[in-house]
Amino acid sequence: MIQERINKIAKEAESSLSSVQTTADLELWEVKYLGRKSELNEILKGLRDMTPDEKKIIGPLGNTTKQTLFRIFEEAKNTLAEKSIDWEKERIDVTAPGTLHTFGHLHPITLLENEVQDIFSSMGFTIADGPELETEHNNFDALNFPADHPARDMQDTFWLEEDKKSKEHHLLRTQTSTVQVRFMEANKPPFRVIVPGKVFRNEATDASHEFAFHQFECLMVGNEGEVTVATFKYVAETFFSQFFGKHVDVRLRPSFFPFTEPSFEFDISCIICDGKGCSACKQTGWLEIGGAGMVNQKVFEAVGYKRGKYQGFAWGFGLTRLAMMKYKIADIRLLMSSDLRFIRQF
Ligand code: FA5
Repeated sequence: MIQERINKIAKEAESSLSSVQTTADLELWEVKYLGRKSELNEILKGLRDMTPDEKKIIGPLGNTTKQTLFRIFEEAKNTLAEKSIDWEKERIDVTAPGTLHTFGHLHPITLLENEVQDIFSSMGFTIADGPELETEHNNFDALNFPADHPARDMQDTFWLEEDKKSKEHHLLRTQTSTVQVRFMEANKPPFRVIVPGKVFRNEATDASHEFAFHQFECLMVGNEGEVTVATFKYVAETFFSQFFGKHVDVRLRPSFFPFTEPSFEFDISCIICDGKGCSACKQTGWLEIGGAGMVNQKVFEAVGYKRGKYQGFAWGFGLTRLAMMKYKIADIRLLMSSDLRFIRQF
């Protein structure tokens, strides 16, 4: 009896499936023949009350029927899915021209930073890093800028609003020289290190001034007498000659920085006219590059070194200005403008 019922269910299910046309109909069919409350399921649930002989026959028959119904259900589902595809829409025109993908690339400042790092690495320099948000101590005090001294006005500063309880004042670093302090507090000479990084100054912008720009710091310290102004001149000439791919002379002019003594501005021979005089160097034959000097012993003391034990030079220059020279960019503001028409040229 039960056998017959099962066979009848199978037949009926098969014939009604052949008239199913839509997904909604198929769902109804699934509930009716494969659902939890389907007749076939009810029969299978009743197996436990059957005699062992009945179970032997009804069990396998019920299960194979269920599998068959499931298989034809899946087939019908696939057929319906295929039918619903709009083949005309899906058609791929293999002769159509492709879409041109644009690839990202490094920003000119990053390219230059990498280039500068490679040259210094080949001269045995390591690379150090520090935060852009700094303490007043690392940016000014430890670098021998006396409190309320006009030297602090040399670099207009973005100060952070502070909680009244805060003992330390914070600012956006105005120079990569801050990392001199951080590095020396953690390391003992001899060492040679470079620090690329972004700095910020509260300045009005023009074609050669930005309020956020990139600097490059270089610090080389050894025992007393080991690292001299001559060492600086040699390192600077070697670096700039490699960077510009031709021999470059360096000249020093007296200057003032609180953290170096003596201090100088340094120029390189004009890379356009090779020192003969042109509009780029205002007919002087020289291009201003940055500041430098022998590290002031007061800075060594501030980072915990014994006065007079060590000697070294520090120098810093505007990487952004160097980018302008290298790529002949007339306005510094283009570099950070995010104008893709400009950036895509590199
Ligand atoms: C300094 O920042 C010193 N920390 C450099 C230094 C380091 C001296 C170590 C001695 C020893 P100065 O303020 O001159 O110095 O800035 C250095 C360079 O940053 C300048 O030569 C210039 O190339 C660049 N620079 C300064 N202000 C701007 C600006 N607003 N926009 C773009 N570049 C700037």
